[in-house]
Amino acid sequence: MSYDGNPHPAGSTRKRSRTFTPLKVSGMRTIGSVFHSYLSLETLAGLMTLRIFLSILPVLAMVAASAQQHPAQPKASSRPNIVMIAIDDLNDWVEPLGGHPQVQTPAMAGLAQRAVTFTNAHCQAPLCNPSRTSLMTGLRPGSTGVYGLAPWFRTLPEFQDRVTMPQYFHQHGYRTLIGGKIFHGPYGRGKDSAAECDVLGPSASVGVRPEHKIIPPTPGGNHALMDWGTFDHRDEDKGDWKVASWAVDQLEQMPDEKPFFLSVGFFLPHVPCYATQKWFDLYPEDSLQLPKIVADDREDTPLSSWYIHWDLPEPRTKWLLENDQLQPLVRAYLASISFVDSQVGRVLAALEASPYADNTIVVLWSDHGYHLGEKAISGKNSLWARSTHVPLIFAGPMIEGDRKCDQPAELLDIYPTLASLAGLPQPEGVEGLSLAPQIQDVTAKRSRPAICTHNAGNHSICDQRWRYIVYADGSEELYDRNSDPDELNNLLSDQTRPAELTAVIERLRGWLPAEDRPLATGSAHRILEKRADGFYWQGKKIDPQSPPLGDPVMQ
Ligand SMILES: [Ca+2]
Ligand SMILES: [Ca+2]
Repeated sequence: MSYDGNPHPAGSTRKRSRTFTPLKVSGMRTIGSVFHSYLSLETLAGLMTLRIFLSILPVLAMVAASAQQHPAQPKASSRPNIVMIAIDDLNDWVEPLGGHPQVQTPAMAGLAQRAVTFTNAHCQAPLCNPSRTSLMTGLRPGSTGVYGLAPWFRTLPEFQDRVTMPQYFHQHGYRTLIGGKIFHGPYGRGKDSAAECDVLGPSASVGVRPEHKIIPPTPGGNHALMDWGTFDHRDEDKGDWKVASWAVDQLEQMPDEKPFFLSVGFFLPHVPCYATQKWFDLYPEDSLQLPKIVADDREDTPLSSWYIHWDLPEPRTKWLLENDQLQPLVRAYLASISFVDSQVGRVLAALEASPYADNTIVVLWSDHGYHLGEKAISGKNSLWARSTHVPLIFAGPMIEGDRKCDQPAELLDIYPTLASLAGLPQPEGVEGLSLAPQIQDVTAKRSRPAICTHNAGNHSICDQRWRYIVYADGSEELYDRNSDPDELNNLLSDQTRPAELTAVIERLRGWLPAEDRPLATGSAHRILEKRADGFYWQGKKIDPQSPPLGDPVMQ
């Protein structure tokens, strides 16, 4: 295939880290001791297995934290660097997760070869702003009241000084860089940017666009972003190409005095799904496989399952089918994924060729998933796997590669996990759990299920087997993902609880978030509110008998 971003170019010569010489240890790629400057642990690590080394990490972390309080500070540059790659609206259609049998993502597959891939990772909100706010602040949506595309959490007095993940690393001597889409939209840019990071790169953008929309006018206002297809343009003219080029430049020019935390956020496969023809050529029309779509799948989901995506610019499946747009959307989404994968590859290739190749943790995630016709919708804003299931991949000097962990994981865990992997004290008041135990041993139990929230009171709780959903009106769904991985058969559809499931439901309900804050001041866009006289979507009372997008009349 045509591929711009080979992460391991033939004949490339990797330069070694300037900060230390990694040791080869049995079963590991390399060990780069995160505590190297404190205790000269490279030698120690060289004598241990990875398991033993990592088993004493908590002790070492305490020693490290203690050492920080003493005048003899370690050289900050001995800490591992971090490259965080964020992708927008990317569901599990990537090779490491196998969500679509035909998807081609060689860069992500190459990363997974030297990484731990979390195969059961879920976002905390199925929408850009609340998901990213949660990930970056370490707080669940119900703890901030940020559920919609607005507000920017810094406008809320209580969270004005909240220490985000980049700020935490900045406080610990890191140079922090943000390019592309990390926070949603313009948030964290303009006058805010100096507080959020040391170096601000280009914002995310679509880049070059066709003169007119490619697809027919879409319901709900024919939103400008609701478009997909190919037209005559160059990869180099796309917004994600420019963001990747910026990241490559940063890696080539990075000052050496501090460790760095480089955040790179890609926009595709967010709509509009435009890509050049060569990416469409990877997915010939005549052999394209479409997702499983069951016509009556929503007959066993409660009315309130519609409320959480009541009126959206994303077309329903009915419109896609009536306008022959399901296949074009699937093809454009796949093409966009392969293009963005190639840009991930460019960044990883630059890292591999840099002096930091052996002393950098890489984490890759998407902010939430995407429906392509399943359960009667396209887009996000649901509490099923298609919306919540996301890629989450960690690679790094102390991480043994080519392993998968099926423990439930949350994007909220990234903040404390990166702190662990960098040998920093655990940040205070974050609601995630460090995944370092699972990165060490992929069979290690994570003590919690993964929880996703979409507007106050609507939650999904997902463990290794079950997905339990409860909506703000109390209606429920339960899926046995072992026997029903597509979540087609709601076991609670008749409002009776099979006796044998009572214990399962009660156990999962025990994990419902403690807080369900009402909408934060300034909330807007894709917000649902329960009031005394009914539910309101974006301030307008919902009439179940008048669905706005041609959905079946609600009973
Ligand atoms: Ca998104
Ligand atoms: Ca169903």
